[in-house]
Amino acid sequence: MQIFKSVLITLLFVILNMTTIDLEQLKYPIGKFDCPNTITPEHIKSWISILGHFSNRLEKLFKNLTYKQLDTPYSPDGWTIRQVVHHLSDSHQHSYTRFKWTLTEDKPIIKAYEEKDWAELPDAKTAPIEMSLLHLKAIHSKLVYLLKSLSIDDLNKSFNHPETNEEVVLKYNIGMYAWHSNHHYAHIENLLIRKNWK
Ligand code: NI
Repeated sequence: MQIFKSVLITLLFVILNMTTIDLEQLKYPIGKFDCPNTITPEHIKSWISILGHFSNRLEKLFKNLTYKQLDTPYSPDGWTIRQVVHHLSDSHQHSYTRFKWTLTEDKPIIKAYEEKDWAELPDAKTAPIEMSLLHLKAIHSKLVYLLKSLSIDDLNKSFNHPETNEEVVLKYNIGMYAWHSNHHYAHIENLLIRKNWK
């Protein structure tokens, strides 16, 4: 009886653990941003390249999706594809502005925003994704153009985040947004693969 009990407990533990891992995998399909200790020019070049190709890669994912399919969440408590695309547009617009503030002011304190609440606004929930794809195309073209022209001094400039009190260096932020692009791309791509829509 005792053995039966301990086998049952182990089994329950394994199942619970698997569920946690699966949910974590759904939430962070490429893991969290793991910034190298030393950021080299090669890192920056490859991050800028990711940002440069992102909107076209994203657009290709949606080629054959219906309006209804776009309203499918990528995880049980996750955003729909539509919300993810509008979130990317909102988030990367903030990022673009933060780069510009930092390049023109001395360690500015940036303005945080409630991304979860933004994703619940009517446009994020129902608007055609083409609007945000066009926006992302424009923002990324402008951002990439700007980033390519930055000097080492510029890349080492920083802003302060009011919520975390952290000082964020621009070269780190380039990597962060390249990761953020791939992170949400993977949410959508993995969903399409699971649903056999790709
Ligand atoms: Ni995000």
